[in-house]
Amino acid sequence: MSNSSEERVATVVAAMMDKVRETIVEHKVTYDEYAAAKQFAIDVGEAGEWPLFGDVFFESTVERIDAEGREGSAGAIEGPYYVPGAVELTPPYVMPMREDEPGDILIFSGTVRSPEGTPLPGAMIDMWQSDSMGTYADIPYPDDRELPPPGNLRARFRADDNGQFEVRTIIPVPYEIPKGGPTGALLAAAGWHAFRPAHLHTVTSAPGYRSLTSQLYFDKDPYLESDVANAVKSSLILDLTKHTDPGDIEARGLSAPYFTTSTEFFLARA
Ligand code: MBD
Ligand code: FE
Repeated sequence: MSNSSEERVATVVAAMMDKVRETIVEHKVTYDEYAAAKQFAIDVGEAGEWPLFGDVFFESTVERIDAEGREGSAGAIEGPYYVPGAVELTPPYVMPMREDEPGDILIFSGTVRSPEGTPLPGAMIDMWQSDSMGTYADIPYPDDRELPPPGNLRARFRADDNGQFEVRTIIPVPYEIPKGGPTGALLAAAGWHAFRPAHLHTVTSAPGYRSLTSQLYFDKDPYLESDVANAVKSSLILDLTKHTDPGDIEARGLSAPYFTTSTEFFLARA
């Protein structure tokens, strides 16, 4: 370990430890509380929830610091549920989903651009989301809910020659952190709700540009102002337009009303 990295560890870790000690003193933390905190840490590890815990309480702060001064669109935290290697779609893009996937149909479109607005043909969008029960595929849950099939609502797809993409999916619902695990138990013990507003996760990339990790939220969601992970930014909130015209529905090859929304991703230069 080089000297400067040793200094960095000492500086940051000492600052953190000092804050913890200050908290113990200021709030007269008892032996029982100290024992509960140790057991909590053990439980989080045994439940495999350290990524969840970290991303809920700290990632949004890391993300804001990381993005300071960066050109292009605002991004958002990756969160604990990204799985690399999702299938790559061929047009017309439809997210992998069950034949009878519950939820309102969403047609999500957008354009990927340079910081100056030049479209970036062939840019890759890697997208993942929960289903309409608030469950992500390929994630172990501390309760006995019904799990989606592997790869459900996870995919990669490319922007076309104009830097544009359009993908059909379903509208996710607000995500509640499961109460059956230690992270959920902590939130409940503090009397805090455990919800994130409904969101789509994206990582958008193109050669010569920095990958943009982001989330898209939806207007009127009840949890936009109180996201347990504190990761909402106003520029990431999208309007949904409902389409009920039978001709529109048929032209899309659909059999139910659908919603549309769109966004633009401006990538920073690498
Ligand atoms: C999620 O779906 C999420 O995006 C974050 C950040 C934390 C918990 C669940
Ligand atoms: Fe999420």
